Amino acid sequence: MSSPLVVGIAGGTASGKTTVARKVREALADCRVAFIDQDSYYRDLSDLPMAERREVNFDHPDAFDTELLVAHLAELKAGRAIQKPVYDFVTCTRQPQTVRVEPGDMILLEGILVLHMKPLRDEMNVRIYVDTDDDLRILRRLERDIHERGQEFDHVVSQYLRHVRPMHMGFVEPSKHHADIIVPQGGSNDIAIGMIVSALRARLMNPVTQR
Ligand code: UZR
Ligand code: MG
Repeated sequence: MSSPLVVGIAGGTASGKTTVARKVREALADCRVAFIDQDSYYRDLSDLPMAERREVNFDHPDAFDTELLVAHLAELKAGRAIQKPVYDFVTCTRQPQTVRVEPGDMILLEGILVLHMKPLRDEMNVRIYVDTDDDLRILRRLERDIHERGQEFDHVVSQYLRHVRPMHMGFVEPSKHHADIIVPQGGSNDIAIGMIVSALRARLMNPVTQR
């Protein structure tokens, strides 16, 4: 059996990465796709008092348990299932339960820094960067953090200025240079997503010659 096709989807916060990944998975529903979101691999912050957890820089590469993510990618590539961690954004902790992810013909890795991290990037066959204008991303981020993650406006703004924006400029945006494909306008770009799906399907059908 040939090794699975590894596809990475990176991009700034609220760029539409999760939507692009979801649409790709839906279009390839007949294929076995193992999905890994980098957000699930945030480090557990139980050791820190609650007030300090809010101050952590979640946009820096060190916020992630990349060793575990790399190990899980190797397991999936070897054809073995993994137990993916479950991260709770409200308490900033890893939950006791895990989610079993079966190996697949394709492994889809999604997250702000998956293209920045060399051990992940080096394993990818296809590297995608979702490129959405900063004004649209901050609007979406505000909406999501306030309505879905229960944050206050002032906190979202200060976090954006202190951590999100500088880390985007320092790590996320430069990782675009490693991309094979750049998707403008994020999750609403059905033409780009359709072309990506066709290309992935062709590679999945003909793994030996196309990879
Ligand atoms: P996406 N994040 C939190 O807000 N709280 C956490 O406990 C862990 C992560 C945010 C993180 C980053 N930043 O910008 C975002 N902050 O999750 C990445 N501040 O997720 O790619 O879905 O935007
Ligand atoms: Mg997301």
